[in-house]
Amino acid sequence: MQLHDFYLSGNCYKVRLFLGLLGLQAEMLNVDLPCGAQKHPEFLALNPRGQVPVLVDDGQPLVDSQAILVYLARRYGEAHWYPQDALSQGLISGWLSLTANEIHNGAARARVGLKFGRPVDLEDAQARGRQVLELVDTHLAGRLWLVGDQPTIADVAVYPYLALADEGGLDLAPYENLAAWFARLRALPGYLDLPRL
Ligand SMILES: N[C@@H](CCC(=O)N[C@@H](CS)C(=O)NCC(=O)O)C(=O)O
Repeated sequence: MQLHDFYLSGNCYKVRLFLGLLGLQAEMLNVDLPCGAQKHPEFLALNPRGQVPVLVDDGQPLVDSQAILVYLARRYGEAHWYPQDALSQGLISGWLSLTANEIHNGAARARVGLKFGRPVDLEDAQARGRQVLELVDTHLAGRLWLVGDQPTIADVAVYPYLALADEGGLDLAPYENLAAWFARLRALPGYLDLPRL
């Protein structure tokens, strides 16, 4: 298994984290994003979207961090990571979508603006980021995990950019339920440290 990876990317970290939690090894292949390697023809042949992460397993490329989590959970994970019942899968899909939209356009975008110097509307991204921090913190009141009573890929998908939100200028201190959930995730066997700048 190979992971086309960029260390500081939260989406790549998401996949590395899940590989760690599943006790799986993959060869890490660095894609030099600052040099634009993701837009080179050889990489576009692998992922026409021109983005990392890309996981290659048995020669088959898989793109998009959320999709990769689903694949790894189904192929290699214990059942609790992606339970097969309709309700769990519907609830988990809701969190995967939140990650790809609200979290990507909020906390993740604010981090890209502040830490990578990319042109973003920082105020807008931070406002969206705060909304999601509030929403997830409220959801976690009285719960251990986002869906059900064991960790799922929803937790793995949502965690990285919320835990890195301070790098986008967002204050995590007010969110006690989030802090407790971060601690639970960090205590899981195979947990890998965040890729802090
Ligand atoms: N929905 C995709 C988003 C992937 C994404 O935005 N990747 C970024 C790094 S975090 C990237 O490759 N950016 C380079 C570019 O778009 O040129 C996922 O979850 O994997």
